[in-house]
Amino acid sequence: LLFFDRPTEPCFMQKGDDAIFQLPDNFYPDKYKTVSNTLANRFGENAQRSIPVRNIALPDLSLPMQLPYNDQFSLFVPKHRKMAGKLIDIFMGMRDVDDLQSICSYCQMRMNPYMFNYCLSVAILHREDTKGLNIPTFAESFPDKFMDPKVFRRAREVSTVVPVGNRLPINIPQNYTAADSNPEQRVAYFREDIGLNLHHWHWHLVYPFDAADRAIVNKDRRGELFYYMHQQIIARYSTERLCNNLGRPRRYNDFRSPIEEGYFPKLDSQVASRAWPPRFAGSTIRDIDRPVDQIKSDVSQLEIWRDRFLKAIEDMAIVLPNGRTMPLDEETGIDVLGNLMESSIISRNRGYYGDLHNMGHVFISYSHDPDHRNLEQFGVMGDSATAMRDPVFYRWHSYIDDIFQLYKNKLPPYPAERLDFPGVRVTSIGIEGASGANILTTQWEQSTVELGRGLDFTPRGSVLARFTHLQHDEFNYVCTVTNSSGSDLMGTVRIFMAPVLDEGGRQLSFDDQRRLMIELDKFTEQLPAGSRTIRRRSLDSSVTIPYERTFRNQNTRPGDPGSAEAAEFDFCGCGWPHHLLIPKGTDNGYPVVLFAMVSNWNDDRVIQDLVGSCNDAASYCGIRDRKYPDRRAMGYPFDRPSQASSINDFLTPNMAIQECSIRFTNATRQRGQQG
Ligand code: CUO
Repeated sequence: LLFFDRPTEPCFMQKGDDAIFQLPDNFYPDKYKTVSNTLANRFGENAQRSIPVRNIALPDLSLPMQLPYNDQFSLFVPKHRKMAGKLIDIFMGMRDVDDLQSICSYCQMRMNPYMFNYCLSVAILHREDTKGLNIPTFAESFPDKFMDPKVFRRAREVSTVVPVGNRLPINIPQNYTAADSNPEQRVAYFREDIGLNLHHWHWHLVYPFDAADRAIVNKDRRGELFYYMHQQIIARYSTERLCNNLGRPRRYNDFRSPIEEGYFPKLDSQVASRAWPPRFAGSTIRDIDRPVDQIKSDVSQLEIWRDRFLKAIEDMAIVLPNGRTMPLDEETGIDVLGNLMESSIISRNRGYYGDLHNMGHVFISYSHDPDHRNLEQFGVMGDSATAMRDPVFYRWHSYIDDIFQLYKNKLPPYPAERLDFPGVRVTSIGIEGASGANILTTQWEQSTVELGRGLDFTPRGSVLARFTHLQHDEFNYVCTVTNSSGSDLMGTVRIFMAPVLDEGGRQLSFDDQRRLMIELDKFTEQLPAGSRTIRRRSLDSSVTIPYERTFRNQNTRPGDPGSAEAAEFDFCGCGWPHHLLIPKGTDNGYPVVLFAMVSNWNDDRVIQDLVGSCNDAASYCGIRDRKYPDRRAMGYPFDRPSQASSINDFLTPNMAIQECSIRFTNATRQRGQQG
């Protein structure tokens, strides 16, 4: 785990404040060879631990070594993907942890730090002998991907001048990427949220789309989860926009027309020593020819792939590599489409359906320098840790989602018997909030994140950055259920929320509203015969991970046996950040509809052992090494079109709704302070 600390500092320097690696002579890169005898002594002076590194026969590292040390790294770039796939295989193939440590010592000084971090994370996540390890939060290893670079100059100053203990947190301003006159800036608090971008990075880490070991990619319903998690991002972002007087994101579906929204990220890569390139308003994607990245692709290729998807959905069948067709059925069609669309190596026909979603990211991220004539690297859309900062991310994913919806629209609406739970009646759903019944409250909150781990070549010790994010007051759901079947039953409680009005202040049609339904929670409940009231804390949401897990407790070190976080942090690091569970709302109270349904657990359940698994954010992230814990289609019961004209029309007796409002107060509190 020490390899994650101070990513560009060689591993023979102190890592994690107290340890140093003792390398075999042949491991030192040429530039350090002449001084190798003195290096360990020099840096080892204050080290409490000296870690001997085994001299192993080195595998062929030539492919991953092709990525220059100081370049950017993107999973969306096919060549980078191949290099990373190779490095993951090498890490996975090491016989034991000692050998893994050896190869890491060798690679850490030579490989591109972003790629090294990614591949080691994937390997630690998937190797049997490393599964319990806590990978440090990516924002601590590479804070440069998440915040204003001005912070780092200040951090260097503080870490050099001010002794540990006297250091005050460095403030990251809120809203530093655009002026208020840019309407898109109204939702920058969401797009540029550190926790949100961490979630997205973590999701793609848990669900890599390339690796020689298919098992790493081929997880239960991963294509469907790709669709669902990103669909929920769009529903949530749309709701945030509506709260801020903006229209829902417009699909980016005409690849020949300019992208109206510009984005100036104001991020610097500390590794590449370059500013991330901006995209000017009105940019158009162009044919890419970048020999350095081995990408040569025309915009028309995207259109060809897109048309093949539309045709497959029209026919409800895809073409296989052998020329035969395979129907897109009700149960697995969405999973097949998700894998084709992303695309991953488990795509049924990558040759024909290509790489639509990933290449969309690539085309957009190179729109400023498609032929590399200005030697510029990709923009933020090219990296899963930064893509959600850019307004165009949501336009691209709205379009991707739209294609999935075309498929869903071909499915028959759920008949009443697939919605109802005979004998069970939900008589009410409501909220017990800090400000009263059915009122949710939000405000700003300030929290800190540790920078010390990501500051290379500076004096040691903690340096904190303080940032501002949205937060809600915690609340309870209160749901009353009657079981008149005469016997005890088990149910799955599904809680969603959606806006009520569109951007013009008119009632949303039910079809629009169901697409804006955001999942808030899902849990299993005993339903003894008779009536009962279920109280559920917002903190226990199946969608989110606790604040501490998004940002890590700054007082714990990775692998610290006493650390507050459970082991398996790695998988558990995936989850919607809890502070964004509830949309921002408005000063006067933003109207939403809260929905609860209790479905029959006998039809939902997946029989598996969950002991020791991290499953508290399963809705968007699944469960490690397990099946997705709900047999229903993801998004059920709103994943299909319905003939209902309003949500009232849609309800079966096992469902209930409640009008609620989200009230935002424009005030800032410190983390830990009560609202
Ligand atoms: Cu998560 Cu497009 O897939 O970014």
